[in-house]
Amino acid sequence: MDDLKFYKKNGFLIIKNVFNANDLNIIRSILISEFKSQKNPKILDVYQLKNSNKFLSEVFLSEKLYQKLYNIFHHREFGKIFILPPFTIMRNFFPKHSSHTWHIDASGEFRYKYCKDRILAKDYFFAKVGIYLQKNSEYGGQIDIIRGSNRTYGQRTFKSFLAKISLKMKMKFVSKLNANIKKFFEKKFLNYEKLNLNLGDVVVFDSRVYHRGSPISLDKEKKLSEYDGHYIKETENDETKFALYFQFGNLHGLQSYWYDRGKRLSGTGEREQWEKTKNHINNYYLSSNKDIPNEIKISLEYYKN
Ligand SMILES: O=C(O)CCC(=O)C(=O)O
Ligand SMILES: [Fe+2]
Repeated sequence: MDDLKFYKKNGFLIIKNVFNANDLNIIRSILISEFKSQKNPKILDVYQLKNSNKFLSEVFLSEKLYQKLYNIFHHREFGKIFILPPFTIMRNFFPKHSSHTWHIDASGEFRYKYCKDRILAKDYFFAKVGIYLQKNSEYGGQIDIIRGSNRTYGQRTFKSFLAKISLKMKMKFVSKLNANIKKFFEKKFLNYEKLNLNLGDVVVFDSRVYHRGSPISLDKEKKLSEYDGHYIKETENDETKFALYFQFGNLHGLQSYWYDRGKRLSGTGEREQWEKTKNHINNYYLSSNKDIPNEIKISLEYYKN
């Protein structure tokens, strides 16, 4: 099956060997000290890093990644594709197994007809690109995903209607289970997969696919006791989790996203974040004397309805 077909069928795609594992280990040490010098926040945007140009050139806007994404997703049916903010680094988000953190990223958009018309269209494309700086272990470190649930949320057929009701019921059921028995039933009912990317692989996942940050095991949760929600401020270096994300999609995906975000209170903050990213990326290309790839240039202009 070709990559695009696989993505459409399953709601995600793992692109192998995009980055060199040694380079990512270096990036990881840089991040550990960057975050430390900023008092270990939960999340930083790429423009908030001292070494931000390094992160743009070697990670988020790396030519190799861009070429791979472009080769797979630049397809007639999607039209133009955009590489989109926010370009973020999440640190130590360790969902507890006792909490229910399953979600689809586009869930807020289903409230609006404008968005539904786009989300349910054949050519809808909106995804997150995830780069993880550790393997998926007992500490989590990557994501769990329900293969194919993107189709349940992306079609108007009677079959998908039934599948949606069934999945919602299962979600409700597992959300009420006690943490100790949850592990077994959850796997059986939801039939999810814990992704296990190698260092250097990249995942692209559909905004309509059910997923969650892979939870930390009960044992390790007890060990790391200083919790603030799902966040742990202090960890040993080798237990520290970094997940890097940006968004990626076509015009219909982008329109649906902003129709919802524009109406939220957080919308203004996010507009500013996109504006800052835009300036930052423009400056990066100016200083490196490279031409801005078209997909990146047009991407950053768009944050209106
Ligand atoms: O990396 C994680 O822990 C999950 C993050 C996630 O689901 C999201 O940012 O939408
Ligand atoms: Fe998510």
